Amino acid sequence: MDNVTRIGVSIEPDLLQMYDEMIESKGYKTRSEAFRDLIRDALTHNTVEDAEAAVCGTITLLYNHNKGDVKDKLMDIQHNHHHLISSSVHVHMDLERCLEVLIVSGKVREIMALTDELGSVRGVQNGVPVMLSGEFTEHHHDGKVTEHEGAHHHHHH
Ligand code: NI
Repeated sequence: MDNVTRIGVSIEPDLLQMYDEMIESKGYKTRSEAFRDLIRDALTHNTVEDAEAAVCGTITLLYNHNKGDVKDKLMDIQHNHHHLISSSVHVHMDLERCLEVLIVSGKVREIMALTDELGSVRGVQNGVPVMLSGEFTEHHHDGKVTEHEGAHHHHHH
């Protein structure tokens, strides 16, 4: 691995033992890789607590397509928020139940509001969001490419 900084961590033996057992059960080869993932998870968690932060992720829905007008309602809601949804996958799980996964990106508060709206439709059993932060390179139409500045997403057209 190139360009890394080594740090020393002081830790109580009991806590280290629990850490080692946890990372072994998860299949990590080294303490360092597990530690890096813990930091990434913490940073993602921190981003998701910021309602204005830009995130990508999924909204997973499980619903009964025979219940009322659930299909029409879900379709209407998705069209009303088409700017947040880039793709979706629909799988017929059995005679009644459908699994639908929406690929989304937007602000945390937008993804949460969309999840709540979809999840509250009668017939929807589960509506579960997964939100991830990331450093995305933004393409500008004037030809310049710049990094995202922190969590805030700006479109320039
Ligand atoms: Ni279906």
